[in-house]
Amino acid sequence: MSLLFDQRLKEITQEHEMLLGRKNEPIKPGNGIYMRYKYPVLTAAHAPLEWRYDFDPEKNPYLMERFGINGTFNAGAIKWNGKYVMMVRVEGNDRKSFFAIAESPNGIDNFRFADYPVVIPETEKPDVNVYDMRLTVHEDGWIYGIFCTERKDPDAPAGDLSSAVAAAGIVRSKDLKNWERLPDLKSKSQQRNVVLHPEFVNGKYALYTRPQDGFIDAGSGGGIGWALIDSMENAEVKEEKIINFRYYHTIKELKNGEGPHPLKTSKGWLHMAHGVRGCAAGLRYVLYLYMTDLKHPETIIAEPAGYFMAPLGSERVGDVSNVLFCNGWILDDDGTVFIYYASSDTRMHVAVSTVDRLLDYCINTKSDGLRSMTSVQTLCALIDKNMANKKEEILAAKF
Ligand code: M1P
Repeated sequence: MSLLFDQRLKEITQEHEMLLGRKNEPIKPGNGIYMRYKYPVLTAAHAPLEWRYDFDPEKNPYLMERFGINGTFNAGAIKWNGKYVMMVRVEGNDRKSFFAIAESPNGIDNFRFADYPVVIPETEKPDVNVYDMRLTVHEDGWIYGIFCTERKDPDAPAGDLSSAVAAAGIVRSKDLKNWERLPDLKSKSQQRNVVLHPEFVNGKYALYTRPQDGFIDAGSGGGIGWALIDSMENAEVKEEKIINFRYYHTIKELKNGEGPHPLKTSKGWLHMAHGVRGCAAGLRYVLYLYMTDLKHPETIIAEPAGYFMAPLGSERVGDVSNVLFCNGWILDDDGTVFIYYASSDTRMHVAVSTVDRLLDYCINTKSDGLRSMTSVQTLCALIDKNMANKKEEILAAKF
């Protein structure tokens, strides 16, 4: 072993261990709804060294990276055997995404990748790119993973090497190790952001969908859809209705999509979604919450105006800047909610809240009145209330 190889090995190993073992800290005081944490929980630099380097000094005397990792983002999440587990979208320098599992003992730091990435079997039509898996422990006993499978558009004109077709790929497992590939979801339109509801509804599997005209444009697909399907082994959307619409001049006027599967609470199903609008800087992706009825998960009962989280500070910059995306959260037995969100298609973060806080936020935040005047009315009502309380306090202090 050369001195150079030796020295680099020591440096990269020490640096990697320091990063993986770093304690995370809440950024206080927060907004009362959730607490962001200081450090991203997973970055490209968290990828195991064995994935990136050839440690044979004969074959790699300069100890150079042989497989570059570009980003670790858009992770599904699940609590499994007492551990906080993410099914991470890992993207190589070659722009291909794949899935890998990372787990932590406490959900906020010390996330470590498993030794090997997850091997997702292909169908007879090989996927070109796979990403954004949503995990659902379904009451049928399986853990399902629904992800986007992307292939080149067979109808693209010669020379067009960008047009693609998006569909929902489906896998299932009982142990998060061995994955059975099921046929892709059949649907009249392209689909991305398809999510499996954890319970049967009227004896059927229920899917949140996102019908879209093209690979990028949601177009006439009016928002987040809902479809009941007979089986997961031969999943087909025969009928689909839009349950969470897009609106002019809102955070979701261009596109929206369901995040992870909704959480069941005493007051209704709690949903996380992303909304997209266009601006001079490009597309802006933010996260929002809404609630649906316990017995009718397709019926909206609350939706606060505006975003729940938007890219902040360094989160705004990355491979695809100005993006927050969330497809994984974990509800603990004590009511704590770990929100795993990705910033700018680059890295993973955690924000922590509780079911009570998130319900309070959804129920007590006014919905979008869709006009500047309605926003001003909401604001003035709040100020009036605070002023009245202040007057009462002053009067109480005087007399
Ligand atoms: O680049 C931002 C996001 O774009 C897509 O999301 P949507 O289909 O809602 O536009 C996805 O490719 C997602 O992975 C990505 O983070």
